[in-house]
Amino acid sequence: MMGSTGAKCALLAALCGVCQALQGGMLFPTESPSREVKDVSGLWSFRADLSPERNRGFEQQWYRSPLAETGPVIDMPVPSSYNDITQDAKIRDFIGWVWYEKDVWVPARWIQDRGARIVLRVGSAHYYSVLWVNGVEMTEHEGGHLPFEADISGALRQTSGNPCRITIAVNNTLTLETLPPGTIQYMNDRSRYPAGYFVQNTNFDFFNYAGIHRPVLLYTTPKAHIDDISVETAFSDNIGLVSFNVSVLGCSKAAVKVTLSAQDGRCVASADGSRGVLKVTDVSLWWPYLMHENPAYLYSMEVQATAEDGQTDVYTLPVGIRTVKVTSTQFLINNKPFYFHGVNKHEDADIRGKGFDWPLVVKDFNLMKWMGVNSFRTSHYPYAEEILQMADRHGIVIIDECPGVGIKDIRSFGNVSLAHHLTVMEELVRRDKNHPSVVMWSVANEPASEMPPAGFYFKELVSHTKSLDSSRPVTYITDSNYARDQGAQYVDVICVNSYLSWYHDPGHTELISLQLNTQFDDWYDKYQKPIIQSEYGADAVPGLHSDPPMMFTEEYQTTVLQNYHNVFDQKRKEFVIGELIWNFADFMTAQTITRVVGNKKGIFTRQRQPKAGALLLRERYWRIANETGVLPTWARYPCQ
Ligand code: BDP
Repeated sequence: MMGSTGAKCALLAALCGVCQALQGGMLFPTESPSREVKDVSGLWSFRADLSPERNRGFEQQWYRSPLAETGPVIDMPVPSSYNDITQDAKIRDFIGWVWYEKDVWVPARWIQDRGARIVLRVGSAHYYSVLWVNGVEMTEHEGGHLPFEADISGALRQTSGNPCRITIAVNNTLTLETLPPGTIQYMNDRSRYPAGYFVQNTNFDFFNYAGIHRPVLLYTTPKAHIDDISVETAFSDNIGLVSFNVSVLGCSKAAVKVTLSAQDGRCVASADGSRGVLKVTDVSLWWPYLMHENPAYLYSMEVQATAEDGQTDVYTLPVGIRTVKVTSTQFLINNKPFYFHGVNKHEDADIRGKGFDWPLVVKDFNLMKWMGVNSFRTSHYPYAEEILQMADRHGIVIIDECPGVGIKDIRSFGNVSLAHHLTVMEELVRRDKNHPSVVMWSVANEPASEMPPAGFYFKELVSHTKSLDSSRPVTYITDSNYARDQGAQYVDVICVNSYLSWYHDPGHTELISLQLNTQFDDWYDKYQKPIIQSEYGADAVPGLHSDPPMMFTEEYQTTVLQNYHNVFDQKRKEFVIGELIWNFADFMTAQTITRVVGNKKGIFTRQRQPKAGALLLRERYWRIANETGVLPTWARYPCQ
């Protein structure tokens, strides 16, 4: 887990002669005796740059003066996607730069305290962002799902006394080298399209929601501050081991003290120094919630760093002690077999698009626990950190996926794409490495992995991810033919998506059993690695019924599920280690002839009401939980 960027540097040096290894940490902003946090989300001013080249904002330097002075602005909630907020289809379908602005007051004591750093952090903005404070550029960031931040102390102190004007320009254009990739197509037939007409093409099946999707925070740290913490955990008998590595920036030397406390506040271990191993006797392990009476146990690790001038920075990190291991037939958590009975999700819901929303997050966790879901995949991009924190606290296991979805064009396997993909994995591991709920990294979903360049691409991607974190297995999700897939040889767990009786042999559920058995046997015989059915399912328009079942009815969806389950129940005695339904809830997609206001493969509607499939899975997941695990005392359904 203690990252090495050596492999990527070597690759990048070979590719383009430059090493752009990621610098610094990205700790989640929390309050402490030495740190304050101020949330500046809320209503922002907003304007889409509708000029033909989408470039007027830069030409006219809209960041230099209040946005309302250079043209009309509208209210835009942050966090949210901007797409579904207005009544204007031009905004919903907009491609290009949009401009956000907000005036905030920074507490005077922050400005006056010259020993304080003031940092502005954006949880995520899709896709490319440029950030200014009082007209001065602070930073740029590529990528739609991971945080970025800038130390804005200097810019603020130069203009102290004034409000702080934050301007963020966000561009959702996807190219062959972005993640996910896309292409812009200009339509040149003047008899059918007006001059300058273009569309964004993508190869993924979800709406390209855009905007500032996660909270925008201001926070302080002392000048000498804890920049990053990495922990890795293990145990032997009843002794837990927590190895830690703390990096401190802003001073030449700092005295670091690390203290680990149990949930009752008792100190169970402590150490001095920026690296070391804490030993915890009578350890309480972090368990998934359906494996133990006392699941999701989190210790609290307090790190103190004191600089030469006596200033101390304090940061507290929750730590779950657990191990993860993969054999040729099993996935082991704390040396016990774990069977993934879970869901694939999206961060998508109603008018907020992909905007972070606590009621939605809590509702989804309640639904997952109601159903006996023990795991989910962050399909097809990293989710908000708050969601991972919830999973840590509730004992739900995560396959953490990067935005490597829709890599179908051979040009997206080139060196520029690969270098960016490696950087995204660095950003993802840097952000999520300390979450006990995260048990595996997924580097891509359904790439064209049978194409010749995919072999080199996935070899580099998997080995780089392992060099960043040797404690977790790595996978990618494939729908390629087992005999032609070029990358599966490098992964630890084979994750296969298939839509039998849907995209293949539509209407023929009687073929599922034969075809699914063949699918599993082919993959296992070739690789002898455990397999997760990482997607399967069928669209069901809620309330549509037919018997005998027909496609798009609730009955058809449940029939597909049942046929898959019969095979899972045989194969989970051998090497199948999990099943993740596609999808937890209906979600929005681009408009196409195969989607009826979005994808309807949810077992819940987009409003989170159950279809028949949810009840079927609830019965099944609790039955499996009763067979394989130890239920927590609150879990009474359905057999106790
Ligand atoms: C799979 C994709 C997923 C789609 C799903 C579908 O991984 O993103 O939404 O198919 O078509 O191929 O419903």
